[in-house]
Amino acid sequence: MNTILVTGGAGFIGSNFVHYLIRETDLNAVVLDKLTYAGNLASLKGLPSNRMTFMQGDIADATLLDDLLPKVDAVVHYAAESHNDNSLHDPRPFVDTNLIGTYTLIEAARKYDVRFHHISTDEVYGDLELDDPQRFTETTPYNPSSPYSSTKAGSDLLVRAWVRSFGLRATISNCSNNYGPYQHVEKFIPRQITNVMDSVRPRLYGQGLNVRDWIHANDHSSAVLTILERGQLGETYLIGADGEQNNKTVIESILEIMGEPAEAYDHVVDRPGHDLRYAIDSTKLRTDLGWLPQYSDFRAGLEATVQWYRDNEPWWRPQKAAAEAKYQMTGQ
Ligand code: NAD
Ligand code: TDX
Repeated sequence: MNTILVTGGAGFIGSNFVHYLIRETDLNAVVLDKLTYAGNLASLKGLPSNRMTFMQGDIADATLLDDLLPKVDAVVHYAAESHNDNSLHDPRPFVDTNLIGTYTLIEAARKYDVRFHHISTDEVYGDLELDDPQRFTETTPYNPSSPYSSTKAGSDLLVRAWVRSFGLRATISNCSNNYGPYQHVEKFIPRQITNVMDSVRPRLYGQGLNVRDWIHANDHSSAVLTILERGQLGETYLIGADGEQNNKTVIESILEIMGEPAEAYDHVVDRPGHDLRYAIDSTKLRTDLGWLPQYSDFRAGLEATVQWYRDNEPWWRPQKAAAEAKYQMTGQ
């Protein structure tokens, strides 16, 4: 392998992966990104131009893929519409990118016989009760709740079918909630950090007892690289770092880290169909491929993330007003 096509490489997790690839390997990256509201070229700033090439374009553009795919050794597919709240107001772009876009990409990967890694989410499995001793595994039945997660589930199933029917050389990973640098301010953790910086009280949906299983974006990147290099074709791997926290605790931690009273937040209207709990059992990835997360201290990772948003206001400031305007329409 020499050159990896990273779709969605100007987004949160994709850009973290590109930085990781350039820092930790000799591989080169070609980034294909449409630069939707969620894409930001500034997230790729400082990367060496002889190792990283950027191309603006749509993954659903088959002509563009005919040009790109023969030039790369593998595709790592991050591009997606990724925000649940947006999917409740306007599901169409989720169908276009997550389903039609993924379909177009795997057809191109099949045509040019290119190794393909599909990035997905634990949300395809639906949610768990708070006291359920089980966590999601690779054999948990699919049961997605939102337009976002149902289109991600559909994209996973397309990849599985292309493996079985056409011999596509593909792997799939389903990861839990990521945090870290370069995350759009519409998402929970950056939204609350930047609210506090703007002297606006953080906003907790409902009672805030919903649990998310947090993993640092760098750990997601190391897992994806491990699967790309050593994963078995046709297999699915769950990625998680044993980071379960409820939303209330996360908001209180952010406030404490930022020197504010832990109760200085507001409860707002809940998300319709809000998944209660996600939790990942990543035994297969750890046992079969020997992967281990490095960021096991969530509080330390959160402190570093707060510091990153403090240090990088020019990166996030241009997104903030538009993100908050969307939330104002729903009272969130
Ligand atoms: P993001 O919204 O920050 O980034 C998505 C990127 O894809 C943006 O740069 C956007 O411009 C680009 N994009 C959107 N539509 C496109 C199209 N049609 N063609 C080309 N580029 C397009 O998302 P993220 O949080 O970085 O998520 C990346 C991937 O990881 C997604 O597939 C998501 O489902 C998955 N995932 C995310 C999380 C999480 O916690 N954020 C967890 C597990 C899995
Ligand atoms: O202001 C808020 N207040 C709040 O309480 C926001 C934006 C969110 N929340 C809650 C909703 C969720 O329980 O915080 C939790 C996390 O919310 P999001 O950041 O929107 O993430 P989530 O819906 O859990 O989905 C994320 O993880 C899985 C990513 O956005 C997905 O792309 C990924 O697949």
